[in-house]
Amino acid sequence: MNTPLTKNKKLLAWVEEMARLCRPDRIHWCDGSEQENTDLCDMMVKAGTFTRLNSDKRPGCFLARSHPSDVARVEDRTFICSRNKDDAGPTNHWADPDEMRRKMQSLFDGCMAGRTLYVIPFAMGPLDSPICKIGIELTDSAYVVVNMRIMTRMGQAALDKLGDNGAFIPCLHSVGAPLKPGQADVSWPCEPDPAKKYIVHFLEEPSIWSYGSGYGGNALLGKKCLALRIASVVARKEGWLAEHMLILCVTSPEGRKHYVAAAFPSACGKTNLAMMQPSLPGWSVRCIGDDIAWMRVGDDGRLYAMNPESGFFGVAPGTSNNSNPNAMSTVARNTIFTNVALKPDGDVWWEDMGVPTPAQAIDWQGQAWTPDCGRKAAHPNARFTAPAVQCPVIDPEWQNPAGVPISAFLFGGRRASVAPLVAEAFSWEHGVFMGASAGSETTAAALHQAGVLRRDPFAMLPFCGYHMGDYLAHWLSFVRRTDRSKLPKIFYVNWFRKSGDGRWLWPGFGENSRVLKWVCERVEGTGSAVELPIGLLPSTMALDMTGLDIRPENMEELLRVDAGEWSKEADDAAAYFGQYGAKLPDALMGELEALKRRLSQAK
Ligand code: O2Y
Ligand code: MN
Repeated sequence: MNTPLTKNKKLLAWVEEMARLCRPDRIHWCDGSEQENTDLCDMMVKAGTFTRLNSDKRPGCFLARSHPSDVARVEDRTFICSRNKDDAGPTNHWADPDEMRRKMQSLFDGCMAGRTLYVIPFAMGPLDSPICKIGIELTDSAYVVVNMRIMTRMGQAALDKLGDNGAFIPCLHSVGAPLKPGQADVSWPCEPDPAKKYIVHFLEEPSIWSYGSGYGGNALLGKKCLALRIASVVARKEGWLAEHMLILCVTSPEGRKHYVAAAFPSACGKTNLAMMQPSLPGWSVRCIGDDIAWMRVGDDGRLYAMNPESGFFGVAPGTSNNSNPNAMSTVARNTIFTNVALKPDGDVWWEDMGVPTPAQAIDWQGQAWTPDCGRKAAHPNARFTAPAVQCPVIDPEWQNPAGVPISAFLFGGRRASVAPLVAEAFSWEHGVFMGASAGSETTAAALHQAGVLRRDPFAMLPFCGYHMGDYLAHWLSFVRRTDRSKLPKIFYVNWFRKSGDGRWLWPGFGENSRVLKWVCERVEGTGSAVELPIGLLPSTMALDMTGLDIRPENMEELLRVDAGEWSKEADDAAAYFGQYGAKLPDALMGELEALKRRLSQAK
């Protein structure tokens, strides 16, 4: 063991206790230094976990290939353990904390044999933020260490912030593949049986125990586990919000700035929107974060957001100079690629990268690949892990410990029909109703059947650590925490509406700046709107369509609100809300009734 880098007694005792349980061969306290990172990367290259990419093309970059059973977050193996089952609510997999603790003790018993236990101190959020939280992840995966170094503020600075007596959130992780004496390791150790993977959150402690997977959200415990599931519970107690939201800054040609936070389910282009290049001349968008926002009411009564992460863990397939040129620049160096293809020239490639398809490559499973072989070269959930500072449009305020004041929230999802391009809520309560009833149609790439509407309140379905009814009540409580006039305006957007013959009606990407412009104008009180039963929509001339050739009938369809379709939508939302039982806030039932009333008057 190298020398522990702290005198924090609780931390030292916990590491000792966990080491006794997991029985690693060695313990390494991570300082987060450049040298430590280089040593770990070199070691993983030797072990076959990492392939060093061509340094002329991708300096400081590596490729990892996971085990084929370990390619994504495992929602059905994600558990919320609270003393009271009702605290987890109907949308989480609840497990009894005592039983689960026993199960975890037996799984972790000796699980790190033959391996190194790495102690990763990390901070979520700028260290001086009033809501910055310290986590300590213990892991037997060097891949996790180097990814956590990009995704969080990791190392000595986090330990210094913790101090001798500070509190931390314990996060224990193992790939679940102990080595017998003399047993050779594999390049991606994990527990291949999906039924033996566990991503467990003990709410009351709070703590996180993750076993069997080395991939993404299952293993980088600062992200979905701490910054969303555990943080959502802590935030409710402490009076703030931990949300699955991107944060961006939009600036008008006159220099007026507005910060916007937006929640979309996975596979709706959050990273693309967060780093968007506006097509409208003179407008700019800067990125504060692409996935998670922590927000609190500031001294002036406005809601301030910060990004608790320090990197991007983005989906590679589909990322191109067309869809997201700023992400492409971000991943030009110092990036870890997981499950993309390797070209003969030592660079990476993935489907829809917007560059010529290579005549041959090594696919994400390490097999020879050609364009006609019938397989994808990159896994659809292949990822890049890249430092946020490398994003060419990172906002100068992105590390401001106070956060940035939010002017507007956007909620949305993929809807081929029914939902218009944009609608503004009548009030905070109506906006919460919009977020609560948001949903997305599944894509062919997802696990589920394509085109099925999956309601995903606030895009938090897989990430809210407690009862969704209590969560909605927490959102509603903000009208009592501050002056309602200081709260952000709320909008529902849908970039994905299709024509009757299945063509996208809206070009998306940089053209979404036209919607952002209207949002800014509404915030400033200048944009015009028409009142429809579902909300306030831009009047025909209100969206700036300069330079974009969309046929008037398509524009009409994009903004069409059909009272019949919306009555069915309201019934469907009501049925969905039914599962929250008595915990469904009255205000939301009120919004549903009011919507039905407005729709019946419109028929
Ligand atoms: O599959 C994984 O482990 C990653 S999931 C993910 C990664 C980055 C941002 N968002 C998500 C998500 O599923 O929302
Ligand atoms: Mn996400």
